[in-house]
Amino acid sequence: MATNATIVASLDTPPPNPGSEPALVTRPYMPPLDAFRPYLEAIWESRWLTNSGPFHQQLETALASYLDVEHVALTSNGTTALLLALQAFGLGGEVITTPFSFVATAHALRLSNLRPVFVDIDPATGNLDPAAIERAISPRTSAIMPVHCFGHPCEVDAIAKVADTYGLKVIYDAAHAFAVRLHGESVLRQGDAAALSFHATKVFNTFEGGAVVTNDPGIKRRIERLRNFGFAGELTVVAAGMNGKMNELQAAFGLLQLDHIDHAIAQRAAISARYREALADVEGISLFATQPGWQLNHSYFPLLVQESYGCDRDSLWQRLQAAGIFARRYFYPLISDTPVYRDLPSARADLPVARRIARQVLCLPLFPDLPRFHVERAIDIIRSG
Ligand code: T4K
Repeated sequence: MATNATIVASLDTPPPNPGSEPALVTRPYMPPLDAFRPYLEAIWESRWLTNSGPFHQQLETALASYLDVEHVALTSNGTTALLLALQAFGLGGEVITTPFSFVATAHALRLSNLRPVFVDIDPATGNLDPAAIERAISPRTSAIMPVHCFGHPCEVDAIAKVADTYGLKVIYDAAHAFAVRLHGESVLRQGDAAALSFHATKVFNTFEGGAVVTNDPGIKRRIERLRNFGFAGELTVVAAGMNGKMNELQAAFGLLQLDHIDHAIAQRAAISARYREALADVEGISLFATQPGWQLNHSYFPLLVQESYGCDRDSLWQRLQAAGIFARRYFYPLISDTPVYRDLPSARADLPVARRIARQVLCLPLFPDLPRFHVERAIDIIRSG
């Protein structure tokens, strides 16, 4: 395996015209094309394209082992993973969730006829504040949907305690949390289920794709039926299921990705470490501190632009863009401020931390083969104030 030093050296050399290639916030990791050919040949040979084919089954087994979890049910994308998990538990009423996430988190609730109840987040992590969750519980609350935002582990013990006390389900939106561990254990083991995204922009990708992770074999079985129209046998339909299946091309690509994932995460870690080292002392820029016991996947590099910085977040975002550095304002606006949700009572409530962080946050480019000169240029611009 390459060390951080060799990774950094291999990314140091700029192409002939460094200004010509923009630095996008992310790029998917692409394994060598030739290595994909045998998978394609096997698919052509078997003509098995979808509906739980051999690569699909292999990927479920391989991911359960790699992620160190009990059961993995693959899905067509992360949003269907959320929808299927919600349907599998037959939830109704209200679900407490975060306004500081990608819109898919709340959309999955709305599309499942559940009412999202937004509560505030913890400034140290960007994740749901367990005390705020407890204050928002009502007789209509059936579940909590926390997000491990940017792959930062949630306060899983405090959330479990609240859920146990009030008899609530916990379904984690773990779209950012592939391979993330807390005190040595996979965060995907937490709660009743966790939904992963394998979208092109994620640490581990299958073009589009996702999975539900659960410790409960009954839930895994239910999801297998729900993702295949509710079929429980050739002629037996037991639920109004959807088509939420991953196909063989995606699954094969996932198997190939798994061979490279440790290297890809190590490359991300090296870039993340360089940003952190160079930006830690910039007046007005703050970083999320890595907490004891966190083992991250470095999916994002978020920073917060405080009032004491030389300009506001949007001006910095524009300055970076003018230099070809396409940082992104993940997650702004808050989900609760979009026209879809802003009329909900919880969206009109005070969400001071989430509002401030959404105003200040900027995610810098971060992906395995991001050229080092882009990293240094982003650092120089940010340091120049
Ligand atoms: N929950 C959470 C917390 C999530 O973050 C997401 C998805 C979900 C649930 C739902 O999971 P999925 O159903 O998507 O599996 C992107 C992604 O589309 C979305 O998957 C992701 N979160 C979200 C955070 O980011 P956009 O609109 O910002 O993507 P886009 O197209 O602007 O791409 C960002 C950058 O990535 C581009 O500048 C270039 C690069 N890129 C993108 C694609 C699609 C590539 O280099 N190649 C590509 O194929 O939403």
